[in-house]
Amino acid sequence: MRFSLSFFAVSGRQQVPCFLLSFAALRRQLLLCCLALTFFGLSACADQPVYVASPKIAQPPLTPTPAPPACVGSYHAGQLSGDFAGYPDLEEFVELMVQKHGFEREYLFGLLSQARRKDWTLNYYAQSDQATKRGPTVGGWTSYRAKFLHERHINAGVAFARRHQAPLQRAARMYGVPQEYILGILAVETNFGAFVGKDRVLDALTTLGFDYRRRGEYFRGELESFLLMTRKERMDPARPVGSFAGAMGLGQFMPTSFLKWAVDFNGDGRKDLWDPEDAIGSIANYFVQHGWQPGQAVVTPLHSDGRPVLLKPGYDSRYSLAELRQAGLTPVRPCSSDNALSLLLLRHQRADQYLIGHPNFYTITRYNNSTYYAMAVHELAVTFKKML
Ligand SMILES: [Ca+2]
Repeated sequence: MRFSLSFFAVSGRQQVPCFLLSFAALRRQLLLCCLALTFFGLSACADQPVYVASPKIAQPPLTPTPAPPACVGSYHAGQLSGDFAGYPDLEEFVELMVQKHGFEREYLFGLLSQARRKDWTLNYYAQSDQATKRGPTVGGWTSYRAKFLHERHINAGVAFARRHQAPLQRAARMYGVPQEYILGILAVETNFGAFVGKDRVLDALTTLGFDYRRRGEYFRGELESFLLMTRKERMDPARPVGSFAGAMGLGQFMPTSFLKWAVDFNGDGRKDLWDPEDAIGSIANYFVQHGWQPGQAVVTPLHSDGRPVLLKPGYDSRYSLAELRQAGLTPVRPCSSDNALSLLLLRHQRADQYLIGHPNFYTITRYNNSTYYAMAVHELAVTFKKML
């Protein structure tokens, strides 16, 4: 900030008995006094009141708000047509994008008229919601684990780690996230890029945003972020493909996560989630921003004394070590009790297994709100660590 000190207004009250002076003499005396004070420096006024004009703050020149970057793709329509024609919520969404982010109304009408409703996705979510209501079933962890702790994922992980050793080690150094956990995420999400999805993100997010009532608000937010992302990265929004839920690239970032946590890790000036190096850095950054603590435990197995466990488990449950002990659950090795601990339940085919989830376990669930998901990432990480 610059200040303009253009002048000082100094007024020194001279200690002269005024009644002895004529007005002209008084004026002359005052003038001489001020000149003397100015000449000898302001320090002479140390015991006198000094009035300094408020500094003028230099105002930056008025510049118009920069126009938003142009959108890619020659889409243009006067109204919505296609699968989402006549959706008032979608028209409202277009208006929001126009008012809030400066998009052209006709561009969005043209683009969204191309979006296709994915009925398969809606049916999948309806079934998934029913399964979630039923809770974890016996053997649920056994079958979930078998899908990911698989030779195919493990071999692909070792090969990927050899190909991308330098960025994995750089990410571990910069972010404090061990490379085996970055590999664990890449394994579960896309098997190292083998399955990055084939649904157009535009179709997925428009379908879920406007036809999936339970989480429509969330997906409308993701569609908003997706349109901002493609405009910023100079991409045609009708082109990117990803999962049926709109997740993109090797690490399956949702658009809002892209805007907040993706990084350009290979330094080419672009954040590209389909690039292995950018995906590695972005996952590590995501972990750090969600509380990963280097060198701290992820889980500690619990030994049960055989009594039925009455505590409610879950990655977001919070218990003290004393509460777990009272419930008949004891850590199999010493562990920190500084933080609130999660009680995790894995339902094997033959028995239930309880573990403590430490804050680093909770960090993994920020990637996907699921105990089984985070546990698969952790077990893969343990396996990769032994093999690398
Ligand atoms: Ca890049």
